[in-house]
Amino acid sequence: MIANYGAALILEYEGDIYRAIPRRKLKQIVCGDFVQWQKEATGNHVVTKILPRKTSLERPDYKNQLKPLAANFDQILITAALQPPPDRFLIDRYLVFAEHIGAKACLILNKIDLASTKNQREIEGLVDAYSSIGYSCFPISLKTASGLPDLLPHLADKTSIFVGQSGVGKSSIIKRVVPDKDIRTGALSAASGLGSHTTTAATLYHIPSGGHLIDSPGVREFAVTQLSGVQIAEGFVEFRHFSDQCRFNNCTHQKEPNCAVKTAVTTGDILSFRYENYLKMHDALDD
Ligand SMILES: Nc1nc2c(ncn2[C@@H]2O[C@H](COP(=O)(O)OP(=O)(O)OP(=O)(O)O)[C@@H](O)[C@H]2O)c(=O)[nH]1
Ligand SMILES: [Mg+2]
Ligand SMILES: [Zn+2]
Repeated sequence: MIANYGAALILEYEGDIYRAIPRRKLKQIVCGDFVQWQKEATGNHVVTKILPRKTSLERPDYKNQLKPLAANFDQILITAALQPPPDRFLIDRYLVFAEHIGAKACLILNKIDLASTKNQREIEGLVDAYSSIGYSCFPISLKTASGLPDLLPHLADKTSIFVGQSGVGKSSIIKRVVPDKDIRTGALSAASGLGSHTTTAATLYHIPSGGHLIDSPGVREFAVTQLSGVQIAEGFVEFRHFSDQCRFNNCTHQKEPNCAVKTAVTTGDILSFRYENYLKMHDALDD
């Protein structure tokens, strides 16, 4: 399934595009889903089954209920930009989520053409910080094409989903990598807003040389509501080197004595902003 188009589902099968409707009792079908479908006597294509999802991304809807948005991606491309300014707490929540579901994650920092001395340093700081933890970082500019040769091989032969704040350039990156023909074949530019407009639904696109990209609508907030305190701690990968040296094996790295994670923060082996974001995610749990 590559997109919802109003009530209809847009399916792709052996390179051809079909419009289909879901059988009534099915759960919501999302971009990236693999489905079984059939042609009925009426000529309608009907989806009869959703195959099990390898990964999925959910978002709260207007009623604050979690709704699936996209499925079956291997990699999360956390996208930030010089404008709007990067939000490290949002980045860390996406990283924890990626670790939790076992998806790869990397960081794209777009619009480096807008760099002034001050936010230039912010971008360098982000690249240093997240590379030191082990995540690939790609400072790029679509305007000058700077950094794109490093990014493109990273998108090959897998399914990647773009996430991040509205206006950071997610759709613009896809537009650069995916030929017009594919964007039109989907006949979806209206639904996905893959123009200069804000994206309103997730849509899957193909990279000609191999690989798939899922565009997703930008978010201001991303709540990792489903995770426990332990799962949040596990999502901060650099804590793992230290947490088995904590005095208590169920240490939450907060007020406990002899906490190796807290010690690592004081020695600079764990970056303090990461630890603060960990505490902030933990606090959000208790509310
Ligand atoms: N200066 C500059 N502007 C850029 C660059 N890349 C994208 N933009 C602009 O940023 C704006 C937002 O880009 P989009 O691609 O729509 O952003 P998005 O992340 O898809 O936003 P949502 O769909 O709302 O989540 C557009 O006006 C782009 O032209 C860049 O490298 N440099
Ligand atoms: Mg968009
Ligand atoms: Zn501890």
